[in-house]
Amino acid sequence: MTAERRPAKIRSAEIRAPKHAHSQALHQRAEQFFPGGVNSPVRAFRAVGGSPPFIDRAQGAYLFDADGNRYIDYFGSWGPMILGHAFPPVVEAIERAARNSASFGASTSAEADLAEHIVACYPAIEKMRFVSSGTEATMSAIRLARAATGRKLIVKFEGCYHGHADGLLVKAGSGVATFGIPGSAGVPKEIARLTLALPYNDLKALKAAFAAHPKTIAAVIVEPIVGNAGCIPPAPGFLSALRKITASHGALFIVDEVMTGFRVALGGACRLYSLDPDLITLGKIVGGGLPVGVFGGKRVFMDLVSPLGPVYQAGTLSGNPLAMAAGLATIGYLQKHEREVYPRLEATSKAVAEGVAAEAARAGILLTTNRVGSMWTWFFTKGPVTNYTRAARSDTKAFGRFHRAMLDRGIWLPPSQFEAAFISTAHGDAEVKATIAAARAAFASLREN
Ligand code: KE4
Repeated sequence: MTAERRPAKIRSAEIRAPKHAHSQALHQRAEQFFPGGVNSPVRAFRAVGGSPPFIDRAQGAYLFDADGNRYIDYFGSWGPMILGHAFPPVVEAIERAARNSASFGASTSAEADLAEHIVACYPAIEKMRFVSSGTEATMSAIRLARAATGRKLIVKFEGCYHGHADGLLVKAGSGVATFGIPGSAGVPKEIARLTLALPYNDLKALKAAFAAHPKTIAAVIVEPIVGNAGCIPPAPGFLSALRKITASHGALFIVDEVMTGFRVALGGACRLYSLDPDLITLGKIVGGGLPVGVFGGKRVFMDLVSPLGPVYQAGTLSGNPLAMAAGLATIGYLQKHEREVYPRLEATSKAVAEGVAAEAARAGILLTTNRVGSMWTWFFTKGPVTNYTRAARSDTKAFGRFHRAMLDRGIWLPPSQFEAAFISTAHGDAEVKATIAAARAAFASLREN
């Protein structure tokens, strides 16, 4: 990383409750137009309290809000910004593409250029289709699985979030292997009943589901490392058992790598755990911060997708040239610098995750840290946190106070106990030191109040 990309000096973690007047005014204006003043619920800070700062710009590891406050960014647009904000090769690629128009609605060479890089990282992806969000990717993968098997039921795991398609906004039913119940208003129970929501890391429950519903489960979809209940790693052997069990029952195995793809390794969790799924979904990093989702996998299934096959799927901005350019610059850089990037992300994440946990222990505050590479969560509860039920025991009020205390000290953590923190290649020793110092002061302030 070139030094000039980092700010001249890192301000210490002294408390300086930042002013937020302009952000508050912007939030009030936004509330006239958008539910909760936001275009995605978690941005409203409802889980941690207070009014959300509005961002003016970002650079490297830093966010700058509308009042001029600066923060070290630990959510990176919910994952995509693995190379840091405004990374020059990505910015230049988008600028170059934009000069030729933002969109054509026709095919370009850039789509296959990016696809070549994706299949080099994901050998299980023989063919793919670009879409514009992770939600579209998982929704399309499930439609494809139902068409490929002629079956209706889908299995997901509690705490895993796969976007907001109706059939995936489903909570666990009354007992294991019973039908799901709507996880949102507006999801008809007839649709929810087509999804079974099982405990993550629970193979007994999965086997019971297949026994209770023989030859009717089309697919099992899983976050290979849960990020949406906070970070929860797979139990040893859980993912390989999912592969075996789905294959033995003629169901498809869908690995949702929207968050973990290119994050935990260049080939994501599939590389980390040597997975060979039938379908894979990608998002976030693959678009370099622009809207890109991918569903892909075995050719025998992907060739069922229109216009080749009977499974309809479409999108006005799918394969958008600016998004392709941003994705290409990002994935191309990660591939070229893989040997430097991932060890660096591992070392920096380990230092900050363990450094803050050590400050909590010194302050007598109970934390359980779950981490895989550069995604992690500090749970305010006793460990181990191995599924959503255990994660849900966390003291979310304590997390909210910690979040605010860190925000006041220039550290922006994801605004929910049930989200994962991320870093970028722009985070270094200075940011780790400032974060640990801020945590020391934040825990002290939690103890006093
Ligand atoms: P999008 O539709 O938000 O692009 O992707 C949905 C999705 C699918 N699969 C996984 C594993 C995901 O993590 C996501 C989206 N993640 C959330 C953050 N936890 C997006 C942030 C938000 O909803 O604002």
